[in-house]
Amino acid sequence: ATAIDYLIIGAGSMGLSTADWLARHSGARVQLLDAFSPPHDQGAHHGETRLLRQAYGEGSSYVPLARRALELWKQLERESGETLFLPTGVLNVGPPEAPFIGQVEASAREHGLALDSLTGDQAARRWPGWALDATMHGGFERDAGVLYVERILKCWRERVARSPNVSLATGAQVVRLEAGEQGGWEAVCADGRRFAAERVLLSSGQHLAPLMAGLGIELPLTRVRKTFAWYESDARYALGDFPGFSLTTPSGAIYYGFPDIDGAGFKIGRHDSGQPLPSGETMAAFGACEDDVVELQQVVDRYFPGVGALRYGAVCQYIRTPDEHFLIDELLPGLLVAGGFSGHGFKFASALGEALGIWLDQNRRLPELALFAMTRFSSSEGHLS
Ligand code: PYC
Repeated sequence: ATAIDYLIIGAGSMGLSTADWLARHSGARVQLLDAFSPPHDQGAHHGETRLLRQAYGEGSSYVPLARRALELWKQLERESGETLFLPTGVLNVGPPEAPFIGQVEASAREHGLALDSLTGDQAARRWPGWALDATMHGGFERDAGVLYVERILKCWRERVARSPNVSLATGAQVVRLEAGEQGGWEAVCADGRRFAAERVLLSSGQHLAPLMAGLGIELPLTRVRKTFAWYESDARYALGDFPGFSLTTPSGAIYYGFPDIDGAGFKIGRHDSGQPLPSGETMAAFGACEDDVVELQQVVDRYFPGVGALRYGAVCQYIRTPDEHFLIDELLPGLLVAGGFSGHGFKFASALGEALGIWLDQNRRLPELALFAMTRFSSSEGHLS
């Protein structure tokens, strides 16, 4: 068998991005494993689009990573010749006292990001697709936009396929990790295949917690079912006339959404809440839960006067940590985990691929990743600001 330096378990956003970085910056031999064949809809990279925000409502500590991510997305675009990022701008709107809205402003202030601050009235005049109370506050970030998620995954997959140092095994569902007899790690697949390497990145979403539990480490991760949907929409929601957005409602619910891109229609999803789901359990299709249609429709009716009938809904999963910040750490010697992205990780995948590649290859954790250490769950340190 070919000797492997690094094993990457889970070839989704983080796994493929890391493999792509290693293919271009290291001579190491990399084996990627995925239970399916990416891009697919069994992980966290389907649904066509994701937001890229830099004035970060989840904490200003993320801003340097978001900046680096945008540079790398643009580099990937140039190198691939594909459109991967749409500079739609992103409007973050909500009650001025909402923590997310305050943090958007603080992130922009602390890091000198361009952010237009508007009242609800001003925002509704600028984008007639919004019906907003005057009391709402908007922070519009011009240098933000939308990423084509599946197109990016395809692009990484094609790039790593051209690398002589990276192999991808699909249909490889890892059921167990074992410490190697002479150091390193061995992954055992459901079909009996075994892969051994010196260092391992575990980036397998919902499968991360069960695999670590098999090694005696309980991860504080929960899996929830989330919904999102596309709607008929009039010209007010056309690309170029309507921004990507986050919306915090007066009750504290958080929604995200997109203009009509490629004729798909206006898209919206709810970011908070969701139905808890054990790892491995199949998610019920959109519409199976009573609330699926209603919780989106109420918000559509209240805030988006030119949005009409539901076209199509879908489900996805979030793997959440208790504080909704990521979990990226070396939990055992040579065993890195990257997970718990809590529904807001994709925008960072380019920069995290670089950071994880450096960690695997040079045994060096970049300072930006200190925020995501496991120790914050067992001490009073490590709170984000
Ligand atoms: O983090 O902006 C975000 C996002 C959009 C959709 C899901 N997460």
